[in-house]
Amino acid sequence: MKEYLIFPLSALFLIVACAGSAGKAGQQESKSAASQQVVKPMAIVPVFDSDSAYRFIAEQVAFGPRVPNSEGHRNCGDYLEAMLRAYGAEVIAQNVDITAYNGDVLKARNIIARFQPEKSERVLLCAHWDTRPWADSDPDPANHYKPYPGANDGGSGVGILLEVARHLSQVPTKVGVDIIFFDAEDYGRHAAEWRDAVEGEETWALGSAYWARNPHVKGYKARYGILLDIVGAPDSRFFLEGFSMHCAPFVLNKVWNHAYRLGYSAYFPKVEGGVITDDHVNVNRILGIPCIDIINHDADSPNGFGPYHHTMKDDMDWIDSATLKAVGQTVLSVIYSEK
Ligand code: AHN
Ligand code: ZN
Repeated sequence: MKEYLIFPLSALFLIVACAGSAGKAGQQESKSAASQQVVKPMAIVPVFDSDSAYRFIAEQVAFGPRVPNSEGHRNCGDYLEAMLRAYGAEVIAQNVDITAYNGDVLKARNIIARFQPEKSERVLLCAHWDTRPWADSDPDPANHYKPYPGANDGGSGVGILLEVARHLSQVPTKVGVDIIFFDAEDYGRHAAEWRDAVEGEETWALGSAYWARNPHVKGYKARYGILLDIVGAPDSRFFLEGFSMHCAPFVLNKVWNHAYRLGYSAYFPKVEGGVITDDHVNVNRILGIPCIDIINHDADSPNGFGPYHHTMKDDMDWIDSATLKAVGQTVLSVIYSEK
């Protein structure tokens, strides 16, 4: 089952290119940077409050599953917009009907928060906020068409970025920051139908594909992007994901170096992981913004993302404050160091 989701790195170079010149420029910069540890003077970085991030995840989960077209989805979308506005961002909701692979028309909403929108030098932080309609990896087949809480897959990246937004409301960064919550990431083809998959079809990451083709600002640019996905489980391992290595190695290098410096090397091994289809692929390929994916990989679990992944068990019991802290503090360190 695993090979449907995570490919070996060698497969990547045959199938993708990073669009645009930004990806290529990023690659060149990285070659020299990758070979040395770059030591810069420390910036003043706010302290990430993992209890706050934890609460932001619990609040999302309390809406119920955030499956597109459901009430929980609508209510949670309103909550996310309100939170980002309360933290001083200029918020744009992209509402769009997207047809999924099975014909379902999804009332999708990408939520874009612009901090210091007047600044032209920008960094993009993103996560998907929708949850998958089906627990198709659940050990019990009776659950294969049921929605699930989506604490880790859906809630965790958003929770961390809401806590980042709280800091942005208090202490400005030198660069502008955009936080985007993508919709309709997780409506990809049901596992029972994977054998029917059509070569080249893209059933995942539909919201980010729409945004990348229709960015909120014409000619939108950012220095780089960081995607957070499945970032809340205890003892998570964020390996160097394949598309990120190919399209945004200087970003991986920067982020992993911050993590090491902060003492989080156990979470961020400098070890290659597999190639994962996720929202960052659209950001890289369609917009040409070098974007990495910070995503848990667990080789021992049935589908490679942890035993809870796409099961009814993806609830708050799988959210660990220590992991949220490692990821959130690393992200704060990266963005507050940007000049
Ligand atoms: C797929 O499962 C195709 N990609 C992994 C990205 C993902 C799924 N993120 C959340 N759910
Ligand atoms: Zn998922």
